[in-house]
Amino acid sequence: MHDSGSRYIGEREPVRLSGAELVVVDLPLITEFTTSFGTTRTRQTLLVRLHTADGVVGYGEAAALNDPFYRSETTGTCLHILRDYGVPMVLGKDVRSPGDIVGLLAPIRGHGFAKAALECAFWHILAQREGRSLSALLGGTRQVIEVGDSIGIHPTTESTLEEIALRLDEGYRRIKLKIAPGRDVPLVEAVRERFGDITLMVDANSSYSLDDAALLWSLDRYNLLMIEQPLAFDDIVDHAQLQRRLATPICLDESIGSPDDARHALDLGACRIINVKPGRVGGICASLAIHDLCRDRDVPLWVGGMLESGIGRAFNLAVASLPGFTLPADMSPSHVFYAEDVIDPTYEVNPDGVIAVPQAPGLGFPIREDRIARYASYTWSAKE
Ligand code: OSB
Ligand code: MG
Repeated sequence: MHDSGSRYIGEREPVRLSGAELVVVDLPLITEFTTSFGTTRTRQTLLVRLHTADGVVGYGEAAALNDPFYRSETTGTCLHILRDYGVPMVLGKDVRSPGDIVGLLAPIRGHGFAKAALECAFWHILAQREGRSLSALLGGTRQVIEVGDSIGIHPTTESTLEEIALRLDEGYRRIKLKIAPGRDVPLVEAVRERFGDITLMVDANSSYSLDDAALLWSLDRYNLLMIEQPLAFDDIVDHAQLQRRLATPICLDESIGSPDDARHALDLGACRIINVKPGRVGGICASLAIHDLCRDRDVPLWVGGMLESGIGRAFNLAVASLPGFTLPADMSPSHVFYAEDVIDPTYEVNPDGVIAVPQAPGLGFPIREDRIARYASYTWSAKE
């Protein structure tokens, strides 16, 4: 994992990390977002500012959700881990590469979203020091990335169909339907009936078990691009059993918390596609390692989303520009979710369903400090 970071950017002059701030922001959503595990109305997320001794500030985001219903991390656990462990472990250190940050944080077991925030802030520092875009630093090759939309669970089929019609109109290249027991086969049937042969997939967010195998197998008749995370959030064994008799590829999201998880899942046949979220897999170096593994094995990848603020999305966009990310990303622009994002202007989905990858040095988007201050519900800072 350390090698991926240094292979892409090489060894540099050491950078002294002299200070950090943690800011919890509570961003109201324009419309609530419902999955099988619950409804989000205000997206609480954690922003990190990392300072170098020579005055550069890097931003990162710990994009765990408010509650421990997706995976075990929450905004609160990220705050605890970063404040009490992560920040003290990197402050005062001379760091040469993102891999060094990974190494310094390695004694912390798990807590990938928390660690990723610090690593991302360091990538952002490097991008500024070197006058390069995040995409260029990571070895990105795409100027634009394809996007799909993730449609939350709606109260009615009719309103689900309305949102799909809107997104198809806006150019999105594939539709992902959130499903849950009781809101699955008839919904998929209704979408196929109304929209025909669109590129369609479903995401169950771990709401089924092997007892539901017959129902999941019955989805084969709808020609879905993939079924995302049907079974338990920490499982790969049952998924392998399900995949054996399922023609539709399984894509794992929740179950993949590291490059080793990805290798194990592929070795077992638990999935044929992987959704990479930089925070969930432990950071950008880990995302690069999964990218390399999956390219070697011809396994399609795409970048998922955590309803991040624009800061987290900027890193997702750079990761999605790598050559192995061959399927559309979950990357709705912030105005779909947020009245006011912490970057402005944000990116747009073009009518042909793509987003331009920023080529300018640094994050690629202006950060709105006034909005961060306005939505901040907790701030903490430390110096070496
Ligand atoms: O399972 O992909 C998921 C949002 C929060 C947590 C988990 C998921 C999602 C989404 C939204 O599907 C995707 C996005 O951020 O655009
Ligand atoms: Mg998912």
